[in-house]
Amino acid sequence: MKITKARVIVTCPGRNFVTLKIETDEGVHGIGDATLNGREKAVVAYLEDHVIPLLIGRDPARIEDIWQYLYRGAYWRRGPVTMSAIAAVDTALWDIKGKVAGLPVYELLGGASRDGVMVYGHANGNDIAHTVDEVGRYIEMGYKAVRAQCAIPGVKGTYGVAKGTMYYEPADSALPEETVWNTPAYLNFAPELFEALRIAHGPDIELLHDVHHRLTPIEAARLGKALEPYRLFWMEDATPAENQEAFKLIRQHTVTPLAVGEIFNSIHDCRELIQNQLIDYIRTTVVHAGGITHLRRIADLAALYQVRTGSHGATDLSPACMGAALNFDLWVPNFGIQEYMRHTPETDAVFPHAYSFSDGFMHPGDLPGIGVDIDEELAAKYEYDPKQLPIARLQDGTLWNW
Ligand code: GCO
Ligand code: MG
Repeated sequence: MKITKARVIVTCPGRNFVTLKIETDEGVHGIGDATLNGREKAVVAYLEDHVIPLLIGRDPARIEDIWQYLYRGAYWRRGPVTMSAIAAVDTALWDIKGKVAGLPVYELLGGASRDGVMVYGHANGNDIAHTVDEVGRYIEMGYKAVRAQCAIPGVKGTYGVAKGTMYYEPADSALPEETVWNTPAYLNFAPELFEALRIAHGPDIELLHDVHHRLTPIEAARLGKALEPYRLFWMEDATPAENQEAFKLIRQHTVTPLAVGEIFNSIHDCRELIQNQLIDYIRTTVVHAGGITHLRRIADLAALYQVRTGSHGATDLSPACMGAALNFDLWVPNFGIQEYMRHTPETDAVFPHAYSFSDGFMHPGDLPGIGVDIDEELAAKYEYDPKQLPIARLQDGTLWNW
C-alpha cells in the first residue's frame, strides 16, 4: 500500500479546526487532528510545505518509521507546530492501520483495559451560587467528575467566567481580548468556592480545578494546601512548567494532586516532573504531543512512577483528536481521567464519530481506526475565521500568564 495524496482541511464550524487527510492507492484513507489553537495556519503551512511532499509514495503501515523520519529527519526537533503536524500524520496512519485491520485503534494498541473512560466536564459560574448550580447540572447529566471555575468577585473578566454554559470558546476574538488578573483576590476566593461545592454536592463527586498558570510556585503551594480539605481530584497548571523544578516547591507543601502538561509537546517537557514524582497526572494529548506513537512513550514513562494520564480535551481539539484520545484512553494501563468539553452540534456534524458518552463515561466505539471521519462538503461551508485566546494583565498592567 502507498500514500498517494494528503490534504489539509481547514474548517470553522464555530471554531477553527485543522485536519490532515491521508489517502492511499487502495482507497483507504485516514484523518488526524492538527489544530493548534490561535496558531492554526502555522501548522497548515508546516504540513503543506514541509511534510506532505515527504509522505507521497510511502507505505502507510510504517507508522514508527514515518514518525522517526519526520522527527529526526527535520533536524529541528520538538515545538508545538512540529509536534502537532507529526501528530496529525501519526493519527491518520493509525486510522488507516485500523481500517486495514478492521479493528479500532485500541485493539491495535493491546485491547481495552477498562469498560469505559471516565471524563470530566467544565462547570463555569459568574459567582459561587451559579458555579454550585452548574456543577449540579453536570452531576445530573451523569458526570462523576467536574472541573469548577468561577469569576472572582470584583475582578473583571477573570478566567472561567461563563460566556455560555454548555458551549463556550475561550478563543473568541480576532485580536486577543485583555483581561485582569488579581492573585490575592483569587487565593482568598478559591477555597470558599470549593467549600461551597463540597457542602452542596457532598464528598463523592470528583472536583477538579484549573489554575491556568497564574501562580508562582509558593502561591501554588499555598493554594494546594488551602484546598486540601475539599479533596480535589487535581489542581491543574498551578504554575508555568518550563521550569520543571518549580514543582518541587509545590510538592513539599501540599498533598493536593497535581496535573500539568496540556501545552507540552514532548516527553522531554515532562521527564523531570515524572521521574521526580512531582506530578500525579500528565495532561499531554494526542494532537499536541506527537500523536499516539509519542503519547504512548510518555504514558509508559509515567507508569513507572504511578503517574496517570489525564489528557487535555478542550474544544480546541477536534473530534478527530477526541476519537484518537478515547482509543488511547481505553487501552492505556495508567489511565486517570479524560477531559471532555462538548463540541457544538455544528462541529459534531462536520466530524461524524463513533464515540459516545453515557453516565460519566465515554467509549470510542468499535469502528475500525479512530472512529471519526470528516464530512468535507460540510467542512467547506465554514471558512477559517481568525480567533485568539485572551491575555491576562495584572491590575498595574503587567502582562501575566494565560
Ligand atoms: C483546559 C484548557 C482550556 C483552555 C483552552 C485553550 O484545561 O481545557 O486549559 O481551559 O482554555 O484549551 O486553548
Ligand atoms: Mg487547562
